[in-house]
Amino acid sequence: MFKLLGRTTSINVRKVLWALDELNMAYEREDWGLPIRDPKTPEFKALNPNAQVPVLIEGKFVLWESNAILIYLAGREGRLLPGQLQQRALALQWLGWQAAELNPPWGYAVNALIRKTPGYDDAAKIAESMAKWGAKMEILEAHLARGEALWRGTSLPLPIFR
Ligand SMILES: N[C@@H](CCC(=O)N[C@@H](CS)C(=O)NCC(=O)O)C(=O)O
Repeated sequence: MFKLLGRTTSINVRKVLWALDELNMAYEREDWGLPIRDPKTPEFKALNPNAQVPVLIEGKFVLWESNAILIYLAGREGRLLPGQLQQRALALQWLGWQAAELNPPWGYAVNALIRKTPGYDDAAKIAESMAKWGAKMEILEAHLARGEALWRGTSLPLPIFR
């Protein structure tokens, strides 16, 4: 039985919950992450020194970083992640892009406008954050609007996701 540490309001936890449900895997979830339960405790940091959610626990095996968890779960079940090398690379391309390119820009605007975090009140930085995030979303929108599959260019039939 898996244990997933993380609050359901976290986008990175939601990615993992989505995969667990897609894969019909049984799991328990424990609420961690602010404002519910502060992960900056010695107990939590012994599991993930970054004090961030999600963390997946399977017996003595502890895994953090949402994309690593997704890849692990997919690999363990032999589903969701394409086996063909180019298809797999394209899937990993979007996974990496989400974490490294799409995710970081919205931080300032979300803290300012949604979380109302003190200190996030610079209008120019809010505008910059929104513009940068919008530009990244346009890349995704354009890709989806073309109706192309993730594995565009591989000249392969669509993989069947069971
Ligand atoms: N790169 C990490 C990022 C994890 C992350 O940023 N988690 C946030 C929630 S989305 C977090 O733990 N924030 C601190 C908190 O919730 O207390 C991953 O993909 O797992």
